[in-house]
Amino acid sequence: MSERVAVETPVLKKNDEYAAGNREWFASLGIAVINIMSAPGAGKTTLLEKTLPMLAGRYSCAVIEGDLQTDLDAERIRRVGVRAHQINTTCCHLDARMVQGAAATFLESPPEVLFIENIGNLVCPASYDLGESVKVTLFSVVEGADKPKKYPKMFRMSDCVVLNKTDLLPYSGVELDELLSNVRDVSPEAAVFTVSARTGEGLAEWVEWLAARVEKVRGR
Ligand SMILES: Nc1nc2c(ncn2[C@@H]2O[C@H](COP(=O)(O)OP(=O)(O)OP(=O)(O)O)[C@@H](O)[C@H]2O)c(=O)[nH]1
Ligand SMILES: [Mg+2]
Repeated sequence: MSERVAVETPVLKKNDEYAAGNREWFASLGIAVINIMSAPGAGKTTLLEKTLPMLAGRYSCAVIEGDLQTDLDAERIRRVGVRAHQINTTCCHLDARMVQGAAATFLESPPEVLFIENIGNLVCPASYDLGESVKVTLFSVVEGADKPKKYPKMFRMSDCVVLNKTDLLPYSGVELDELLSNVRDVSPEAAVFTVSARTGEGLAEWVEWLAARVEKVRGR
């Protein structure tokens, strides 16, 4: 264990330096950066496919996609008419240096809002500051009501928790009240939304909250 700390500490310190640089850089360009984190398959790309058209005409957007392999998610984003850059990495998380390189690809015409879809993983992405303005944890209700308590870090550090796939609640055996109470225990300050990215239920409230945060970040 002591060996692990010795290796991780300098890695995280270096990452924090890159993240601080990113934060300054994004602020100087007026870019609001939204880091979306979740376990694999919770619905990050689907949420983006639905959210981006709702922001069209209001903000210019771009998306950085993180996956171990394929550019399938970037292709899905491009199909809704939004620029996307795919990162493939063997890591279980994105780090600030990767984000710096990916964000640079949009700089000919900097977006007002840059979304980052992190690698599907409910643990590691929580440890890596990317220089983002807003952290979002997306959680699929079918993963179970106990998970916020078992994997608290990501929930605790997020500005917003989006509970997705509410259309599956009747088949899941999960009590929404119990899940909400566990989210509240772990993350009392976060904004919490219950949505179905599939049916569209709850998305208007999430998008309004997001737009208000973007305005705040961009100083309006
Ligand atoms: N029933 C239902 N299915 C959903 C919902 N949102 C996403 N899905 C489905 O869940 C599966 C995974 O969705 P993705 O959007 O690919 O999830 P992801 O988090 O981007 O996955 P990774 O990038 O691989 O981590 C797909 O089959 C989606 O159609 C929802 O609200 N309800
Ligand atoms: Mg995805």
